Amino acid sequence: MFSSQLISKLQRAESVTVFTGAGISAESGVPTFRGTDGIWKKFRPEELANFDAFIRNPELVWEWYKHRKQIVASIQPNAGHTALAEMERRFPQFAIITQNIDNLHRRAGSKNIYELHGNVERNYCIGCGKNFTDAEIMSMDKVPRCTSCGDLVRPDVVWFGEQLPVEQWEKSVSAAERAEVFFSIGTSAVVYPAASLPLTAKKAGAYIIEINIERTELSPWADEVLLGRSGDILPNILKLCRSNRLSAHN
Ligand code: BJW
Ligand code: ZN
Repeated sequence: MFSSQLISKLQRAESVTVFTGAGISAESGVPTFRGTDGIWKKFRPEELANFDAFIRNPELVWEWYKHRKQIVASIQPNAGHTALAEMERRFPQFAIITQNIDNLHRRAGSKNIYELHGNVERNYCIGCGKNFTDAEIMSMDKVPRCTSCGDLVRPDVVWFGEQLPVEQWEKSVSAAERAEVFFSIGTSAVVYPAASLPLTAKKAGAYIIEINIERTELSPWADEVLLGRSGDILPNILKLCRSNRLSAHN
């Protein structure tokens, strides 16, 4: 099923970095953004995923995020997330860089995770920065307000035009640069600067493996494109790692 090159690269790799997008969570029931069933078909990103839209219509933006918080709270990690969590224990250096805000990698047991676009389970006040839990948010009005300063509370996610969290970004660049094998999984690879990471890894010499149900902007640059569902392919990659690598690290 896998090429001999992929097998030997994984056999020898000391450092593996994984970059994920919405597609890895699709099989858990999280809608993707783009493509036929993507949520941007129904909602326009510029109306929901930027700060000006939030200030213009916080009620609409909050309705959307509360809906998505409920989806995330009601679903489970899938076979793709679980396979990655076990792979982490088999390589001396292993990092997951995710664009997802759904927390499913952590819930699957992965430890070394960099979240580039925030986490929908966190919220903060735009005035004083105070954090609020989802339980607090759900018990407040439709548009939650800070209990300290009265300003708007927002989900801790990165909208268009906003900077990515600096530390998470810097660690992600390092993880891309040190990777011998770099997986790009379930992302259309069109949102920057995140989408530059596979290219950073490639420039630094990594072997790039893409897993997606269809070809993407990254495909021409990848060393291998594995077409299929990540929940089907990743357990097979894990099996390969189990048979290839004699002992688990840690
Ligand atoms: C499966 C599968 C299965 C399905 N198995 N696969 C013009 C040119 C270049 C850049 C720009 C530009 N104009 C503006 C920009 C910058 C902008 C950008 O990149 N825009 C482009 C879209 C044009 N970027 C930004 O604004 C970023 N910040 C920034 O640049 O700061 C610097 C700056 C500051 C100030 C001024 C100017 C610059 C911030 C980007 C933030 C992105 N935020 C979102 C929302 C997060 C919160 C939320 O979720 O609500 O992040 S947008 C959305 O897209 C979300 C995702 O993380 C991100 C990426 O999407 P992803 O994960 O790739 O999902 P999809 O749906 O696109 O793809 C899913 C894939 O899965 C598909 O390929 C399927 O085939 C596949 N799939 N099922 C495997 N079972
Ligand atoms: Zn406040």
